[in-house]
Amino acid sequence: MKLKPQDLMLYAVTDRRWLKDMSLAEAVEEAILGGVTFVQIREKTAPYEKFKAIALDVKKITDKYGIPLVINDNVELCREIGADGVHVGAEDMSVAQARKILGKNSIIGGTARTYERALQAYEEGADYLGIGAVFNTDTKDGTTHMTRELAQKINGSIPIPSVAIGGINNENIEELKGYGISGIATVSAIFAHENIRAAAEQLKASVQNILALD
Ligand code: TZP
Ligand code: MG
Repeated sequence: MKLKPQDLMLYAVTDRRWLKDMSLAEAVEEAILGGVTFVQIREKTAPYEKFKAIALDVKKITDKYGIPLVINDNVELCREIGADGVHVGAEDMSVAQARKILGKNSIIGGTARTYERALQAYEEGADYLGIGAVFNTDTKDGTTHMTRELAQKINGSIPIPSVAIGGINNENIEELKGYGISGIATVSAIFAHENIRAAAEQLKASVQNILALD
């Protein structure tokens, strides 16, 4: 599956920590029914076999709705289960290496905290960028703040679409107007919510609004 920029509009990054009696696949289905357009499975501590079992469960759902699915960090798992692609950060395999392994038809996303990383990810063949953290977040340690100016510089000069990430919620999403992004990526604003479907619906309405005005 190749990426269309509109696929990035509401990008859900998974986290199981807040799910009570729901499986991740069930949570992802709720998120998709609420309007999520893209899913990244992010498992920072699960051993390979567990990560694989979870990813296969989620893939049944994303396949059912025709939503792109990428795997955080793990190119081997992506290949083994036939996911649509991977998302790699600075500490992970390079975009170039991931592209070499997965080939031209996979979706490869790269995290960029700086202009140089954004340019490098593009030059190595990334399909899209994750840029941030645009706001403070408790979900991931060690993030750095990305200013509006830097986001605009990246989006104005690097010819692949981007999603903003980091602390985005319904209260602050409006501040992203004018950033030039193709969508927003969120973890807790979807998966920490009591009603995942309703949370996604609200975010979808907000993001449609800011992108329309961009
Ligand atoms: N990368 C940069 S910030 C972040 C990641 C994975 C976490 C974003 O989580 P939240 O809950 O949407 O702030
Ligand atoms: Mg990573």
